[in-house]
Amino acid sequence: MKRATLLAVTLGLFSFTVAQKVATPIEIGVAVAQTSNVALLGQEQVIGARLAEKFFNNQGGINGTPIKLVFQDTGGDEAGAINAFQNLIRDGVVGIVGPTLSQHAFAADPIAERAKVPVLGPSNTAKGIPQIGDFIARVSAPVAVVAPNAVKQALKLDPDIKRVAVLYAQNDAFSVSETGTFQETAKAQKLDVVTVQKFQTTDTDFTTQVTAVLGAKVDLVIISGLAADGGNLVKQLRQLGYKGLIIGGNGLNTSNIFSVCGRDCDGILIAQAYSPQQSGAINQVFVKEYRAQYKKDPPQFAAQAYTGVQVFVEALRKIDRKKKLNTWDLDDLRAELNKAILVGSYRTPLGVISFDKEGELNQKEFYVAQIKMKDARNGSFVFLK
Ligand code: LEU
Repeated sequence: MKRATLLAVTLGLFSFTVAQKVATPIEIGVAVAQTSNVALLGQEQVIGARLAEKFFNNQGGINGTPIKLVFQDTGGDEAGAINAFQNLIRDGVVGIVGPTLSQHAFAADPIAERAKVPVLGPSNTAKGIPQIGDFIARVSAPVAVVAPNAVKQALKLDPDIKRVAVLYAQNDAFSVSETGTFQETAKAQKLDVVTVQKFQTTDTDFTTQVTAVLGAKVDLVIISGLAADGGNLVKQLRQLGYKGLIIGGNGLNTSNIFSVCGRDCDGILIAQAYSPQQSGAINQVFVKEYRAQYKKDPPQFAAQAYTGVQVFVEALRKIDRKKKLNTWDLDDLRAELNKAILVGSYRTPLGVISFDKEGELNQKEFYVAQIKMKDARNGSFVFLK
């Protein structure tokens, strides 16, 4: 029995009457990290998804039928992500927005692929994600198109940069993928990658790596890791005396690192797949809502999660116009939804997007921001020209 029905029956006649009037909502799964260190990134996705749920339901949901997001916490590891996906699939969601990390996607996406449940990766940017299967697509542009922008921007700020140190978390699939792109870009820009240092996303002490970087006398440091480790690494680099520019990868792209590196976050350059200044109408509504609630500009991970929900909603509306959603067999609907997603084009907070036939994202606009700290806790991402 559907949870809505169960509740109505339990609560008696009054609720029953209410449940009769409101159509059973269409359930979309959201499997992101709500706990663990990865929640520094996942929290923003929960906010983005919820704002989208509210916005699209205010617009009438799927042609009059509301949507309901069903959240499952992936926690910080692969087992948690697999578990979250399995629960959502069993619960009967039409599709899943998630997970937070590519590392988790490589483990959990094959489960959805086998069950033929469409997945939209809201932030999975490692190489190879859409290729996991026919039902796997992403609204997060791959590192290969996002990361090079940060290196180019660094060279714009300081054309004399020659020597580069690269550091990456070797236990995280996305960080490994991203450092590959960073290293290729550095070489293409005729920079010397003089040292490559590895660490783990669980590390808290980076003395060895920082010592090597200082010894290498570099003008630019490029870090591919996640928020807690990345933030600590930046802090230790600064505390031990590194003065040059720092590029942080996508894993550092959250104001949640401010509490980790404090004032030392100042100046970090991070490539962006989203800008609050994007001029589309839906982005302006999203920014306004987000600002009203959180008193700051929305971050990339919130915008991408919002976009994931939006793509599901718009594809579902199209299907529903041809044949009412409540008349579909669930397996057929999931398959049809997957097809509809891939052929559509969407005006989202990320700009106009579409997908190629493998589920890779087509997106046009990218940016670079620099962190500006006001004090030890508060700062902002300043978008550069
Ligand atoms: N882009 C990262 C990945 O693909 C995740 C992001 C939330 C930092 O794993």
